[in-house]
Amino acid sequence: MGLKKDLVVYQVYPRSFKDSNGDGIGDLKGITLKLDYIKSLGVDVIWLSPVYCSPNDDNGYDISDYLNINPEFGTMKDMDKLILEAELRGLKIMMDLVINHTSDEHEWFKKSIANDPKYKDYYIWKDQPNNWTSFFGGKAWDKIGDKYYLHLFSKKQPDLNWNNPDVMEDIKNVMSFWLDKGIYGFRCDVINIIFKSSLENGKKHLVLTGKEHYHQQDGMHKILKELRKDILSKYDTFTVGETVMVTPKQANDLIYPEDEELDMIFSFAHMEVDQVSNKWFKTKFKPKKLMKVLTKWQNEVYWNANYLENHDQPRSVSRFGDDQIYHQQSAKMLATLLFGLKGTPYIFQGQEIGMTNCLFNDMSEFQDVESHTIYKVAGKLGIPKKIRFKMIQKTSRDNARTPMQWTKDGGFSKAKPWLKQNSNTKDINVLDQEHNAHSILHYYRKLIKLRKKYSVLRYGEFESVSEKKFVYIFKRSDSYSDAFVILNMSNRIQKLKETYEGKVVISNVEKKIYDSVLSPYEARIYIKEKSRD
Ligand code: ISL
Ligand code: CA
Repeated sequence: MGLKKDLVVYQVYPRSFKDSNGDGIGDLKGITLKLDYIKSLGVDVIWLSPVYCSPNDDNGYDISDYLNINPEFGTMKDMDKLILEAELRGLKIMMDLVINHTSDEHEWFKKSIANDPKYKDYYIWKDQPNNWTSFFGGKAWDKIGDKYYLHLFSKKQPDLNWNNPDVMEDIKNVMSFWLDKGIYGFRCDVINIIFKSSLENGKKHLVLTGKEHYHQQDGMHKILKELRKDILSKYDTFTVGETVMVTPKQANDLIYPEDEELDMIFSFAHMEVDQVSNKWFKTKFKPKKLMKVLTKWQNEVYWNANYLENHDQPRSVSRFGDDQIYHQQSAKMLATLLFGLKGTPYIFQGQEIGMTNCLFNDMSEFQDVESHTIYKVAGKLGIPKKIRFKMIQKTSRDNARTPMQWTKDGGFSKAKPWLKQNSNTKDINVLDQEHNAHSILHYYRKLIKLRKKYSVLRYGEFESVSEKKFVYIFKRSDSYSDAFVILNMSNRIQKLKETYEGKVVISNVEKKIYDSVLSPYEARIYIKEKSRD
C-alpha cells in the first residue's frame, strides 16, 4: 500500500455540504466553492458519497444511472470541474461505488422486469420469497407481477445478481469510466454482502435473517480479486470497503496480501459498543468497551481505516463525548483518539467543528428511509410510539446529515434546506472557529500537521498501555521516536499513575506543567525522539 498509508481522508455528503444555487440541496459547485476550505484542513483525499443519478429513496445509495450526475447536484461538466479544481489543489477524489444493488428505476431493472433476455437475470428473482430480512427492517423480498425480487435494503434497492458475468462486465465499465476521468478510487458500499451463494431460508437472528448465505462468501473474494486484476491495478487507486459484521480475521482476508482485493476496510465493531442487540437499542456509553474493541483491532488487523463518524452514524461528540458542558474538550479528545491510532484517519464533514446530533421533534422532520421503515416495523412489534420515537431521535442517520454549519445563521443555503439545520449553528460553525485559535477546527489542523511531521504517528507500532475505566493510554513507536497518547474519556478529573517522558506535542488543555492530573476529557500526546548514533 506504500505511501497510501500517509493519507488523510475527508468525507463529503454532497446533499448537505454546500448549496450553490439556492434550492436547498447541496451540490457539486458548492463543493468546488469549498475546496480551499477542505484543502486548508490538510487532508489529501475527498470521499464523495454518491452523486450519480438517483431517485433518492436512500439519498443516492439507490443509483439509477452510474454514468451520469444527479441533476440536483449539477452536470458532468460540474463534476469534471470539481475533479480538475481538486487536482490543482493536490486533492484526490474517491467516489462511492454502490454495487450490491441499484435503484429500481435503473434501466437494467426495468428491462429485467420486462424479461429482456440480456437483463432478466441481472437481479435476484424467485417464485416464492425465502425468510431473509432487510437491513432496514422487514422482509427482504417484494413482488412485481408474479415474481419476487431480493432487496437487502429498501424495496427501491433491488440486489444485483453477481452470479451473472454480464453484471461484472457492466460494473467494470462503470469503474473504468470514472477512473479514466481521474477519480482516485472507490469506497465500496456493503461490499462483503454482494455475493449470494444460495437462496435457502436462513437462520433467524434478532434483526437479520439469512446472512450466512451472503455474508463474506468465497464468491465475494473472487469478485474483488477480478476487479483488482482487470481494472484497479491498471491505475493508481485507493480502495476502502464498507464491510458489515466482520471479524479482524475477515478484515485481514480482504486487505492482505496487499494489492489483491481492497486497501483497507471500514468495520463496525467499535460502533456497537453503546448498543444492546442492535443499533436501535442504545445503552449508556462505557469508554472501556470502546478501548477494548479499538485495541483488539489495532493489534489484530493489518491496517485499519479509522473513523468515529460517517453519514450513517450519530455524531461522535454526542455519543462518546459531551455535547454540552465539555463540547469543545471532548470533541478534541475524540480527535486525538482518531489521529493517535494506527491506520488511515477519516473525518466526516462537520466533525472537524464538533457538529452534534440534532433535536428532531417529530417523525415528519426525518428524511431517512431507514428511520421511517424502522419506526413502522417497531410499531408492528408493539413498541409504543414514544419509545420508538426516542430510539429514532438518538440513532437516526439524519443526525449526521443536517446541513454543514458554515456560519452563525447556517451559511449552507439561501433557501430552506432539504433537512433541518441544527439550531446550534449559532454557536458551532466554521466561521467562528476560523477566528478562534483554540477552536476544534484549528485543533484538527494541528493534528493533521503533526501526523505529517512525525512518522511515528503514521507508521508507528501500536501498544496498549492502560485501559482503565476512563483513561485510555497507548504507545506508538518506530525507530525514530516513541509517542504516548493519553486520553481522559470522562467528565471528571483522573489521575495518572506513571510519568511520561518527552514533549507534549499537542493537548486540548493548556497547562504550564503537564503533571499527573488529567482535567475532564483531557488529551495529550507525548513524543520522545530516540537518540541515534
Ligand atoms: O446504518 C448502518 C450502520 O449502523 C447500517 O445498517 C448501514 O445501512 C450499512 O452499514 C450499509 O450502509 C451503506 O449501504 C446502505 C446505505 O443506506 C448507507 O448509507 C451506506 O453507507 C445501502 O446502500
Ligand atoms: Ca443546490
